[in-house]
Amino acid sequence: MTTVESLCEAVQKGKTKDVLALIEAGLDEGVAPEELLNEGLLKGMGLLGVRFKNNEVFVPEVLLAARALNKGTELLKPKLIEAGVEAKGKAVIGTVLGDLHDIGKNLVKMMLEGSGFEVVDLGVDVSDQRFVEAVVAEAPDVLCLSALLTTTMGQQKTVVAAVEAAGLRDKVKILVGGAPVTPNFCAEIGADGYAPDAASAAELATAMLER
Ligand code: B1M
Repeated sequence: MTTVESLCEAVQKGKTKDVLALIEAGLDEGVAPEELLNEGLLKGMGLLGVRFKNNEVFVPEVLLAARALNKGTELLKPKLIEAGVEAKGKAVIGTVLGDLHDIGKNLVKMMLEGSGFEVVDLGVDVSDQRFVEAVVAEAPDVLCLSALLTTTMGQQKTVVAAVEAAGLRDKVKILVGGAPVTPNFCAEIGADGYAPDAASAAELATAMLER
C-alpha cells in the first residue's frame, strides 16, 4: 500500500496520529501536498461518506474522521498556501444556521487565505443576524456561506434577504456553496456567485474583487 493509500485508510478509521505521521512521511517522500489532500484526506472522507449513507458507519466514526481530516489539513496548510501573499481583500465565512459541517468551509477558508484574502471565520451554525453583524463590523468584500444539508441550504436565502433588509446588499458580494447547492439555486436566491469547490470559490472571490 502506498503512503497516500494508507492515509486514505487512516482518515476513514479516524486515526489522527496516523494521519499526521503519514502526511509527514508523504511529504518526506516528495508526494505533492495536493495529492495528499485530494487522494488521501478527501478521498478517505468521500468513501466514508458512502458508508455513512449506507448505514455501515455512524455519527461517532464520521466525527473521528472529520477531526483527523481537520488536523491533517491544518498540517498541510502551510504547504498548500503560498508564503507571504499580501492581503488583497477581506472575506467573512461561515456555515449557515442549523448546519454543523465545517470541513468544506475550512477548505474554502484555506484557499481564500492562499489567494491573499484576510478571512474572518464565524464558524458553524451561524444565524442570518450574526452574518449581518459581521458585514457591519468587518466590512468584507465577500460574504461566503456554506451549507451541506438540503434542510439548511434555505438559510442561504434567509441570509441574502437579511443582508438586503439591513441595506447592505450593495456593500458586499455573496458567494454560496456546499454539496446540495447549485448555480440555479444561487440565482434563485439572489446571491452573486456559486462555486462547486474550494479552489473555484477562491478564484470566484478574486474575480469578484476585480469586477
Ligand atoms: Co453529515 N451529512 N450529517 N455529518 N456528512 C452529509 C452532508 C450527507 C450527504 C451524508 C449522507 O447521507 N450521504 C447527509 C446530507 C443529506 C442531505 O441533506 N441531502 C448528512 C446528514 C444527513 C447529516 C446528519 C443529519 C446526520 C444525522 O445526525 N442523522 C447530521 C446533521 C448535523 C448538522 O449539521 N446539524 C450530520 C452530521 C455530520 C457529522 C457531524 C458527523 C460530520 C460533520 C463533521 C464536521 O464537518 N466537522 C458529517 C460529515 C463529515 C458528513 C460527510 C460524510 C462528509 C462531509 C464533508 O466534510 N465532506 C457527508 C457525506 C459526503 O459529503 N460524502 C455528510 C468533505 C468536504 C471537503 O466536502 O463539505 O462538500 P464539502 O465541501 C466541498 C464543496 O461542497 C465545496 O467545497 C468543498 C470542497 O472543495 N464547498 C463550498 C463547501 N462549502 C462551500 C462554500 C463555498 C463554495 C464551495 O462558497 C462560500
